This record gives sequence, C-alpha cells and structure tokens, in this order.
Amino acid sequence: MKTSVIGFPRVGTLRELKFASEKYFRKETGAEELLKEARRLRKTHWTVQKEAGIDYIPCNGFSFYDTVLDTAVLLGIVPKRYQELNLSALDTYFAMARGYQGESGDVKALAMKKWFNTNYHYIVPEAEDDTKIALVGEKLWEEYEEAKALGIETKPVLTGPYTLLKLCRYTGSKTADDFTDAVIAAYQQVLEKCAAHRIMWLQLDEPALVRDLSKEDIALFHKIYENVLPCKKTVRILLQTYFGDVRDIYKDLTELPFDGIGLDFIEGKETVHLIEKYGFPKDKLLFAGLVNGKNIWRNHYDRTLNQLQQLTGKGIQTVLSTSCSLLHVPYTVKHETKLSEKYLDYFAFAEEKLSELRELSGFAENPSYTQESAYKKNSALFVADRDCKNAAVKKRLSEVTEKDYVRLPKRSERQQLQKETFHLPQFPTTTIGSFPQTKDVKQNRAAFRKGEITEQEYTAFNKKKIAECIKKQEEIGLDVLVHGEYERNDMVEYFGEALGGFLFTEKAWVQSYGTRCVKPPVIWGDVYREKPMTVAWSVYAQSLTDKVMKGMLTGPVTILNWSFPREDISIKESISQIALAIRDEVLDLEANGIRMIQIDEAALREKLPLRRSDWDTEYLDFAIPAFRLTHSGVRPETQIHTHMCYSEFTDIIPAIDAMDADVITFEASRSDLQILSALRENHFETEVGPGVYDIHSPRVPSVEEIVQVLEKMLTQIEPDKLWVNPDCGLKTRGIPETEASLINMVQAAKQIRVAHSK
Ligand code: THG
Ligand code: ZN
Repeated sequence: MKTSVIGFPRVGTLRELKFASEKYFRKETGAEELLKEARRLRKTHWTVQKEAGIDYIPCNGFSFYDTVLDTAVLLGIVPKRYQELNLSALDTYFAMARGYQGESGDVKALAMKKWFNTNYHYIVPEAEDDTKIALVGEKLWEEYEEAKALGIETKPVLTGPYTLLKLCRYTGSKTADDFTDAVIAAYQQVLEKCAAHRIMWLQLDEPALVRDLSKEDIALFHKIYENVLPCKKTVRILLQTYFGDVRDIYKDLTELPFDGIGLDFIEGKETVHLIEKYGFPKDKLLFAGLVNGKNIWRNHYDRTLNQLQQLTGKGIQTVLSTSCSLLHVPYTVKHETKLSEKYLDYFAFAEEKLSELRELSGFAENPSYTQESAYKKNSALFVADRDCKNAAVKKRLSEVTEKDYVRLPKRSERQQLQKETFHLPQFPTTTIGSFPQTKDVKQNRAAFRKGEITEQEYTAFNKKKIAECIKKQEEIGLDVLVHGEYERNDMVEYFGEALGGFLFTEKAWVQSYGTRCVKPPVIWGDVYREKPMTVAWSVYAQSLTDKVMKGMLTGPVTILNWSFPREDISIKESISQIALAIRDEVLDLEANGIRMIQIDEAALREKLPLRRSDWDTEYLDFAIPAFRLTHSGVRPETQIHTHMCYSEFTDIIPAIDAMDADVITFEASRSDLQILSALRENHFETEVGPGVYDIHSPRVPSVEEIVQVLEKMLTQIEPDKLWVNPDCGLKTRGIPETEASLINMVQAAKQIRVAHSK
C-alpha cells in the first residue's frame, strides 16, 4: 500500500530556519545566506521522507512564514501599500508578514488568525478592489524542480481555491463573488503549468470543507472545480481535506473528476459513515488519514490495520496518509535525552510517524504481519496499562458536586462588595500579566537549566526583576499591578512542568507563527497539583507594594488546548482534573493574601468546534463549568479576572459571561469594536477591559488615540464596568515601547476620569 504525507514541519529539528530568519531580520546576514539555509532544510526534509519510503512526498510546504501567505503572493494578492515600499520580493513578503518600518515607509503587518482548530496562525490575505488575482509566482515549480534535481519526485501542495476565497479578507466594496472568476483562471493556469512540468500529482488543500457549508458554499465549490478540473490534462488532482469530516459535500466530491480524495479519519467523526452510506468510487484513490498529524501518541496498529482492511475489502484503492500536515507535531524524539524509554516508547513525532506509515503499509499487504516484531512491539503498548492512573485524582473528581461549580453570592453582589473593598478609581488601569522577556531574563533561565548558576542565584535575579517591574508600574501610576512573569518560559509550559501527570520535552518545538514556536507539554497521566506553583512569587511581589497585586494563573481549558492531550480518557475528564489542580492554587493564593487572581483562558475560543452543532455538547458544556470549578471556592471579596486572546467570541458571549469571572480583559484593538455592541445586546455582566492598544506591534499609541478608543467603548459599556489595559501580555515587546505605551495609557485613563466623573 502506498503512503502519503500531507505536509512536513519546516523550521528544522533544532529551529534552524527560525534562527536564520531572525538573523536576517536583524540584518546580520544577507538574503543569500537565508535562501541557502532554506534550501538545505528542504533537502533534509525531502530526504528524510524519501529514506522513510514515503510515496507521496509533499513539496511547496516550505515557507519563510506561512503557506497561505505564499499562495497569496503566488497569485498576486499583494495590497498596494506593500508594493509601494519597492522592496525586493523577499522583503515585500516579510513586510506583509511582519510589518515594515524604515526608509521606504511605515506599514503594519497583515492580520494573523488561528488556523482552524490548531495553535498555528496563518496570515490573512487582503484583496483590495483593484487587486488583480492572477498567477504571477514560481515558488511551487521552483521547489518541485529543486526536489527533482535531487532525484526526488514530489507532490506539490497548494491552498485550494475554495479555501483561499473563504480565508481572504475583502477590504473594498468587492466580495468573494467578484474574485471567483479570476481565482478560477489563476488555478486553471496553475494546472496547466503543472502539466507542462510533467507533475504527476498536485495536492489542493481544502480544509474549509470541514466547516458547516451553506447551499451557496456548495454552489461556489462546484463552480470553481467544474471550471478548473478540465485543465488538468496529465496531472492528477488530490483534493485534500483535514481537521474534520466533509459531511455537507462528500457525495459531490466523489462525483467530481478528482483523482484522489484525502479524508481525515481521526477528527472526522462521520468519515467512515459517509463512505459506508455513499460508497467510494472505484476509479479514484482514497487518501486515508489514519495516522494522527496533530497528536504525539503512537498509532495503534491493530486498529488502523482493521480500518484499512475495511476499506480495501470494499474494493477501494487506498493510500495510507497522515490525518493532517505534520506541521503540528515536533520533529523527532531523538533529541529527547531526559525522558526515559518508558515514556518515549509511546511517542511518535513527525519522523517517527513516517516509520509508522511505512510499517503499516507493509503490514497491510502482508497476511502474516502478526508475526512481525514491529507489530508485536506496537501491540504490547496497547495491551498493558500505561502507568498513568492516580486513584486519588479519580476519587476527588467523583466527589465534585453541582455546588462546586457555583460561586456565591451572585456576581452583581460581589461586584458591589469588591468596589467597597478595593477602592479603585473609576476606569482602573492594569496590564495582562507578562512584562518584556528581555535577553537577560532568558539567559538567566538558560543558565539555571544548564546548571551554570544555583537555584538561589536564579531566584535572586528574578526577584530583582520583579522589584524593578513593580517600581516601574508604581511610577507609571497603574492601579492593579502584576509581577511580570519573569520565572515563566511560557504560560502553559510553565504549569506543565509544575503539575503532576505532565511530561515536558527539551526540543519538541512546534511552529506557532512565523519564527515563533512553542513547546507543548504532554499530558501523560491523571493531573494533580504536587505543590504550590506560583504562590511564593506572588506573595513576594505583594510584599513590595501597597497596591493590589494580581495572582497569575493559566486556566484549565488553555492548559489542555496548548498541550498534547491524552487519548485514553476524554478531554472533559482531563480538563476537569486540571481545573481541580488550578483550584488548589487559587485557594492557596487567596489564603496567602492575594486578593485578585487572574485565570487566563487565552485559548478558550480556538478549540470551539468547527461545526456549530458541536459547540455545546462537545465543548462549552464542560469547558465553561471547568473554569467555574477553578474559582468557585473563593471569598466574595476576592476578585477573579480572566483574559482571552482573539476576541472573536461574539457568538458565544453568554457562555463567556457564564464563566462567572468578575473581570475579563481581551484583545479588541484589531477586531475593531464590533464586539462591544454584542456585549451590550447580550447584557454582559462581567466587568470588561477590552484592550485599548495592540501589543503585537512596537508602535506606541498616543494619549489622544487611547482616549478616543475609550470614549467609543463608553458608548457601549457602563462606566462602572470598564477597565483600561493593553490587549495582551507584553512578553514579546521591548522595554522602551512598553513603558511609553503604558504611560500614555494611564494618562488617557486620567483624562477619561475627568470627563466622566460622577
Ligand atoms: N503560549 C502557547 N501558545 C500560544 C501562545 C503562548 N499560542 C498563541 C499565542 N500565544 C502565540 N504566540 C506566541 C508568542 C510568542 C512565542 C510563541 C508564541 C515565543 N516563542 C519563543 C520563540 O519562538 O522564540 C519560544 C522560545 C522561548 O521560550 O524562549 O516567543 O503564549 N503555548
Ligand atoms: Zn492575550
């Protein structure tokens, strides 16, 4: 049986592309060196797949930033403001991805959004009214020929036309409809050019098909492909989907003249059922996504081989595939030197998944595979219980009752009580939690990890940073302070390292956006709090100031969403375990004199199921109560804050209010202020701090600008419910712009207080 990979990670096993790119951004190297490193990495990645025996190896999955942006550039979707900078092609590309400030001009970056239900971000292409969409680039064919010259036949991968039209932002008066014909013409040319290059297979990625589709969506899909497919000549087209099933359009896909259809058997709940109900055409290849591209656990061979047998037994020509791009998992377990085999035996990162594809494809054609040692080794993993259960955790969870999910008294009463307790000015100012993670902070952590300094030295350094940070905040005149989070590498990894039941890795990086990566911890077993995690830092920070110090925690939903979850128990059960662990920390902070506690749910929105019908039952019904479980035990006077990134939660405002926090801060500056009217319409009760400026850019907002934003907010939000804060944590920012921005923010709050004094 043949094997296919949908996409492969590209930053390099040791993040070589990240370091090469950042060096280029700092102007320490030229473009040539960067291009050379990119070529070397592509070669390595193709070779690894070739040597693993993969039949359909992807190309054009390489990217300096993001492949949706690459597709936009390939098709000339480049807004005027970037073209007018008159930079090289590479620098124009980076200007779109990161913004540009220099001799040639001053432009912001294009917007970035979460890639479906992952922690990866794509760049949102912008089509202006006079944008001419047409094939203008060469990247796909250059990479194909580059691989070919290495003796490797590849399958180019490209964002499909339907998904591209769906993801674009239309900034003028035109809509997707106005661009459809041009997009069709451009993809016709893509196919023709592929034929001219004698490309055998082209993979068009259409993940947008796993969302709920309307009649119009389906008509659009037909219009596109009925016009594009006739141009394929000798090229075979693989229509690739992932992150769910294609229940709204399955039958249509089987009837259109695609040569292969890629379906997700891992996240696609209905995939098997659809094949049973409608059949699968004998003349097409089914690319069966059975090896999980998102999680790091070893494939259960026995189960997969059974599924393959079901398919081949129906006479379906099957190619074994990953369920999505391997971009979402780390490279290899080879660099993990600290975890014992006991754990590593269960892990399969990208390279190990290649071996799994290979072994499974061999077994699928070998009637006596049960005698093979690789098969036996794999089976052994699944017969024995992993050492991951904790009876105390199970017992405690079973004792949770309805009243543990309810905080008393009700919020309106608490808000009154808290106003009397804290004596904050109207429109209180605060920050989200982290302060700039400057080089010295990272160096101190690295030195401690390498054993170059003692724990005392490590702690002393962070304490000094905290003291300076508090002094600075007092000088700036902020009302509610934070300690700055210098001790944290990442808001999830930090808790993963501290909680029982988690494993953490050394080099298991996954790209989050551009050159930025995260190292998600692994949930190995039942989760519990072994010991206080943040109490000492918060107590120390509070001891240095008379102002209120917020305690800083990450919520259960976000910890789970940014970790690699278990597959042997439900997400609901894992989240509940984490919630109880965080609850312990919340109560401990309170017992130690911390009177405001922020429990971030930065990632709450991103794992909202892609189909609306699944929102409640598959997510909100347990995610929201899990949050309530973390804080329902505190006193009425203790103020609970939460924070969310990406405020695209207009649709779930009642659910957010039902988290029953006292205050929420969120990202609002880029999504304009649309959400504000939705808050009012839904009678949102939580006090709110919609971010007054965008921290994702080094730009310093002026006082007037912030005053204007606040005035706008006050048209929708009651004056006694409005907080003043930036829109996210400040860890990726530098110190100069951070201080300048906060000074202006506090000044703006003062002006607003005068204008709106009661
Ligand atoms: N943590 C985790 N996931 C996230 C975020 C996070 N996903 C969404 C959003 N925040 C993504 N943003 C970032 C911002 C900064 C970095 C990563 C993701 C970052 N990473 C360092 C890097 O790549 O240089 C990692 C190195 C380090 O730890 O020093 O700065 O906050 N889990
Ligand atoms: Zn945020």
